[in-house]
Amino acid sequence: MATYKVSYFPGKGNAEIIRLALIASGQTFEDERLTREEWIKVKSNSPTKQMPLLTVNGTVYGQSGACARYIARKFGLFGRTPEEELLIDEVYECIVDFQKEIAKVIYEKDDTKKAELKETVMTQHLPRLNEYITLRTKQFGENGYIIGPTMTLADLQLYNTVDQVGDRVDLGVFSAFPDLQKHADLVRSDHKVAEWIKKMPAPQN
Ligand SMILES: N[C@@H](CCC(=O)N[C@@H](CS)C(=O)NCC(=O)O)C(=O)O
Repeated sequence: MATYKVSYFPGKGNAEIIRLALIASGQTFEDERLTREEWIKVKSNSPTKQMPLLTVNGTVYGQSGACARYIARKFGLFGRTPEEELLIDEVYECIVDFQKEIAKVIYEKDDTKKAELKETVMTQHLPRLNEYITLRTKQFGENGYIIGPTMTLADLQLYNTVDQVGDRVDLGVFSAFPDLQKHADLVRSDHKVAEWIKKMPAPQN
């Protein structure tokens, strides 16, 4: 049986999508959470010199998207056809684009610029994401999921982003987008995801 280890700092961040893919796939994994000091000691021996890292049977892999896709493909969270895979990937990348806009808000130090960036998220990026998710769900989703009739990596990626934006930015951003909140509730109510939420370590950063 394959063994998995996810290594990251003590928080959700870029590692959470890999953890969620493993959780939703019903896989057990070692949840390694390193302090900055511990990371510095092992960084030079890591392949990408960045975390998260996924260790599979002793081999270490980097890049959260690559690792999450690998798990999803292996355990049936990546669609039933190459076209569904393409759509799930499309959703994944649209959300990565949105995450980049959110990161700009989080890391901006100047209050005026921060407010401007937040306004752009609220008036442009979030409505565009909402419209896109609504379109794809209507075209290709069933049972509340975005692509196909069951939960896929696309759903985990959207849920993870809504969840982390709520945790980190407190933009009140999603209150005007009830469908995004409803979708997050659907994923949150999956029994494996719900168990994980109950037992996950509290973030320390
Ligand atoms: N595209 C990469 C980004 C990874 C990344 O930016 N990792 C940061 C933490 S979120 C990191 O390792 N920082 C510590 C360092 O560079 O030493 C991914 O998604 O895995």
